[in-house]
Amino acid sequence: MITIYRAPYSTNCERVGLALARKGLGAESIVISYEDRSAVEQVSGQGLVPVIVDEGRVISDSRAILRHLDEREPEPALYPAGVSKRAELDLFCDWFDEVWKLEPNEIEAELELPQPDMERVERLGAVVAGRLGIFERLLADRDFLWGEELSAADLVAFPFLKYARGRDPHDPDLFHRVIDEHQPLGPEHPRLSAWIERVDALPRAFGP
Ligand SMILES: N[C@@H](CCC(=O)N[C@@H](CS)C(=O)NCC(=O)O)C(=O)O
Repeated sequence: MITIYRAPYSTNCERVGLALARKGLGAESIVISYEDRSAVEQVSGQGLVPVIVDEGRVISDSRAILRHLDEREPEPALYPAGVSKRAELDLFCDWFDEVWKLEPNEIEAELELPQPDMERVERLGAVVAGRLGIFERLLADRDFLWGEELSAADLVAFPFLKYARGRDPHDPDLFHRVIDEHQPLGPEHPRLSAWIERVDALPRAFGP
């Protein structure tokens, strides 16, 4: 039995919800609020979600969890078999977490200041918007970001890129507002738009 510690509307938790469903695995959810992380802190020694407990093994960090699930249930694979191909996919995921997220994080931090510099927000926002073209091109001749099949690349990026199509009005998260308002999906992104719909139609092991 897998237990997942998660928070409502968490992008990193959605990565795991998609992966669990892809592997045909269920999970018992322990839903925490960011105001009280004691349950997740107690089990993992840190306060961020997602964390899973699988047969007594505690794993935090969404990408570590994806790798664990792929070893536990190899089919359908989330990572390619070859060492080099896998390294390429890891590079994409590192780029996504370490580079793609930079400007949205900076916009969020700017908006939290008492007097945000809106010109800076606009400049950073233009970088976020411009990156939609990278995903459109990655999808130019295939249905998923890293090939013809769903992979870890799609699960890592989707919960963030989906905001290009808007957000749940009940979602209170400022970061999500940032990636909704600064990812203007348009007629120049037909492949990306279809990919968002394609991935959005997949099952998740738990709700938002
Ligand atoms: N690298 C971690 C990041 C986890 C993370 O930042 N989780 C967010 C939810 S999506 C969180 O717990 N945020 C609470 C906070 O930052 O205080 C992962 O991929 O799981």
